[in-house]
Amino acid sequence: MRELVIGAAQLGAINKDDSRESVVTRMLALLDQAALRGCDLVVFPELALTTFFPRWYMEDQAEVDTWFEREMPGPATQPLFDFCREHGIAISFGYAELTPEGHHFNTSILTDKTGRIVGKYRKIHLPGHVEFDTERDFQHLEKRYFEPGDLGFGVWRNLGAVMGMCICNDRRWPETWRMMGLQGVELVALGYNTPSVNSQNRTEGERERLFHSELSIQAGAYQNATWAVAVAKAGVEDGFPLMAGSIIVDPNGFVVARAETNGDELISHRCDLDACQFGKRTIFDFARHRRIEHYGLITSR
Ligand code: CDT
Repeated sequence: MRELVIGAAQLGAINKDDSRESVVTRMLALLDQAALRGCDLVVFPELALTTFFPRWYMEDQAEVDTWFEREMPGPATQPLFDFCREHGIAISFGYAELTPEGHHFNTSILTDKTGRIVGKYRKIHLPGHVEFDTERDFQHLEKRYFEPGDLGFGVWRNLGAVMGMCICNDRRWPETWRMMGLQGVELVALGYNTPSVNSQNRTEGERERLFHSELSIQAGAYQNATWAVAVAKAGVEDGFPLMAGSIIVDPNGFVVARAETNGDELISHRCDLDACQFGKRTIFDFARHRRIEHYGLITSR
């Protein structure tokens, strides 16, 4: 057995005026709990350091850029990396990345147990819109503030496992999971900020949204015989509710741990990476069973 104790560190609401330092303090409190539970890896949500700023329409690029990190680690985030090294815990979290060349990405990183960044993913499926939309109850301007990721769907050997990352809306696309599945992924870390209601359809509430989220994650895990750790930024941010429901899913698609609150909360599970082998060798042995001669449309349109 190759076992890792995986923590999913859900974060509650982060309001517009909350500083990076105050959020990092909350993250460190969750990491303290994770250390007591013997976690090997702790996964935090998408855009973990700030409020979900794409709900706010901004025209001034200088103001937009205040939500982005120019370096990782930077002064505010260095304590997270110090904690990794001191306690031998790997972490993954999302943030808005502004590169030295001026590119803007919705990014997540993965470290090893010394706090060294071993993997970086830039969100590929950006939901929402570019311009202010008067038809919506609230805005979702990811297409305005971010470029589609340019790193593809990578996987990294870390802590003796093959690990991959995706971010929020990516979880709804089977191609995301299959791209990592084809590289032998055994654990997918993903964070999300999902509004509790649909800004374009008032009949779709939290129940339906949770269902669609879990449906996507459980299917992705099962169909690629991988563990999945899905972590919410939850709670009501400046009056805008985000759904909670962080889960850890096994390679058969079953939920093995689930958050119960919509605040800061750590859930964890002892995950046997070898449990991925049965599915990968049998029903989802891609080399034996896939029929790629019939899949051309997937990449041609
Ligand atoms: N952050 C993120 O990707 N949220 C989306 C909301 C979709 S509605 C525009 C999600 O898929 O959960």
